[in-house]
Amino acid sequence: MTRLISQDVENISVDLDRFDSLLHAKTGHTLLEVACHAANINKRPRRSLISSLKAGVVPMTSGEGIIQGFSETVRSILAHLGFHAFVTENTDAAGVAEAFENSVDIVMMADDRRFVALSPKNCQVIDNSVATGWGFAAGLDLMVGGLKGNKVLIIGCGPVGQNAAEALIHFGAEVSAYDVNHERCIALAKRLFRSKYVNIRTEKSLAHALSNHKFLIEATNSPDVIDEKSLGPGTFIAAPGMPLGMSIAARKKVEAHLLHDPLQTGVATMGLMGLKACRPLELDQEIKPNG
Ligand code: 2YC
Repeated sequence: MTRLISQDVENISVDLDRFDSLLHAKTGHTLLEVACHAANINKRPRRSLISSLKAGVVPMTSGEGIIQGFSETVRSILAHLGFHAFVTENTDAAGVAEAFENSVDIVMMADDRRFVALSPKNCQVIDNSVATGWGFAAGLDLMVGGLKGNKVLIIGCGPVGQNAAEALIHFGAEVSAYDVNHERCIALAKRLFRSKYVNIRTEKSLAHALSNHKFLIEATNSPDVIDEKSLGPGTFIAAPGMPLGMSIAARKKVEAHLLHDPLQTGVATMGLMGLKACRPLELDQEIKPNG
């Protein structure tokens, strides 16, 4: 898991409207709609239901400590979607207690091992690697107009890539997977067959895999995993990996077909998964057709 630095997050809060319009230009959908698609909420929840959800973001000082701007950025992404979100004044246990004393529905916190949204009332854990995998797969699904029956190559079989694979299967894609450590590919394939009776293709050569896949999920922490030569006009990439796995020249070539952000998609999806965990009945009413 790549640990972000403050430079990764410092401009996100002020730029959310522009980010949202760029996302809409690429996918035809807003961040809220992409996150709903990722959380399998098939009708956009009414604003009053979203604003009824209270989220406390708790800065954590353990390990390598606070990332300047991280908690505020998480809060601003949730607020951008309409959630009632605040950063606790206290950190760590005192911050969690402060969140509980403010009767939050969701507590969000990240140490160096996990970034989670916790629902105290029903003991649910929403992990950022799950939300990020589903969020970027959902964005790719919307960007290409539906992945059903299409081949998608996942590069990187870590926690985000594994969750993206599950999401791609949900969206009906034919999944191929590559990892520099081939054993991780095999383990993912075995797990998906055991749990979903779905076979995914494991790729030993990245160059070969890139030559015959045009839809990609880049979920590695390598800065140059996709070379410019393997990109064509029909290439669409959802890249949760930090840093982005391609050169600036390659990025320029594929920008209109590229989804990449350090926090927005994952945090937005955590918020909608949290809404689903805390307001299932109200959401259910949203989902049922009227009448
Ligand atoms: O400011 C704080 O509360 C820090 N304890 C936050 C540490 C986050 C560490 N994790 C990351 O930088 C990223 C997450 C955004 C998802 C995976 N790694």
